[in-house]
Amino acid sequence: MPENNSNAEQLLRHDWKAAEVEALYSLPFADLMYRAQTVHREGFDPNSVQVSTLLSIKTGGCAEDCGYCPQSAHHESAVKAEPLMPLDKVLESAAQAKETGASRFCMGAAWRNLKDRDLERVADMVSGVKDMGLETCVTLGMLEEHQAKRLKDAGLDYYNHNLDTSPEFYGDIISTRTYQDRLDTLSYVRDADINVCSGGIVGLGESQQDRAGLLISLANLPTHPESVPINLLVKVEGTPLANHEDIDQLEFVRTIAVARLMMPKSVVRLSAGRESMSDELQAMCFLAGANSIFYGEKLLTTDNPDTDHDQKLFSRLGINTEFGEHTAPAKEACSH
Ligand code: SAM
Ligand code: DTB
Ligand code: SF4
Repeated sequence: MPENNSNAEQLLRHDWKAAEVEALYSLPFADLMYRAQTVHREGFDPNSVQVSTLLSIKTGGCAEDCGYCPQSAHHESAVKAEPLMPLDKVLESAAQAKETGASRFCMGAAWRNLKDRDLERVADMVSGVKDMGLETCVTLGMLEEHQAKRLKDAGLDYYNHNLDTSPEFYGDIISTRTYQDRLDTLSYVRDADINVCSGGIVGLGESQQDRAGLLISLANLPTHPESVPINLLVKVEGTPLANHEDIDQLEFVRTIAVARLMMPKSVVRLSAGRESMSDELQAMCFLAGANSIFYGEKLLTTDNPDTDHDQKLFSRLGINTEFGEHTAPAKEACSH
């Protein structure tokens, strides 16, 4: 591990080894937080947080068997399958998100993969949202190369596709698509020059080695994802993971801090799971280097904190949401 952490540039590495990431996890908490906050301040305004609003444009009935997900047709959750939302409803929702202060609008579909028959409808949604002056993001499952290019042409800024966990633990959670399938989609997104949003979930019953393994898979990609969502499992009744034991909250904070250290220029999103977190835990996550959240009363199908509550929290913490050119990460100059 490099001794000198004072220069974020030096830390743009793509060759992380398990032992050194596990050593970061094992640092005394204050040392880890100090290092993460130092690197964070070199790359970003520490008082600025980016806000994205999510909308489920196609809910439920998904063919995949992801053990955490209420939208999988393999589980008996309360989520009912619905068809793809009409364009006008999506734009209405985006306008509302903009009004409430979101800078990015993320549209999620409970699909295993995007079908060509839906491509143009989704492309119209992307163009419509982009024309409102919002950044655009979609998460639609696996993509093919030509689909990624079409979405880029429509004005897509970010594609979200998570690795979810380590390659070793992955098979315990999902059996219907492989880790390599996910990596392939990420490479089509990268090749189409769309910003990559990829992260994972903490609290699936994985070990600390698996958490380190997830971060290694992300950081050792040829280019770091521009956006790294770290989700805390939202336990939903009817899913196989509904009754899982809670993870130690400080271990969650450590995961944010280690992600910050390994991917110093990426925006790390304190993603799903905030509804079950105290304000103090969220504050600790921002100190550890998280600088993005989902903003709005719903994630895809589950609850998120009220916008009023988030605004009060930001005000108490002196956090602004003017996350713009001056705070956004610079593109990696070269990948190695
Ligand atoms: N179907 C697409 C896919 O899986 O790529 C897009 C939507 S899917 C709901 C997006 C991500 O949400 C998943 O990869 C997972 O990381 C996260 N997610 C789903 N259910 C979750 C839960 N109960 N708790 C935390 N994160 C969850
Ligand atoms: C991500 O990493 N988390 C978001 C977003 N990307 C699409 C989704 C969280 C979903 C939580 C469960 C639900 O609301 O259905
Ligand atoms: Fe389907 Fe995505 Fe849920 Fe997996 S996470 S079941 S792919 S909606």
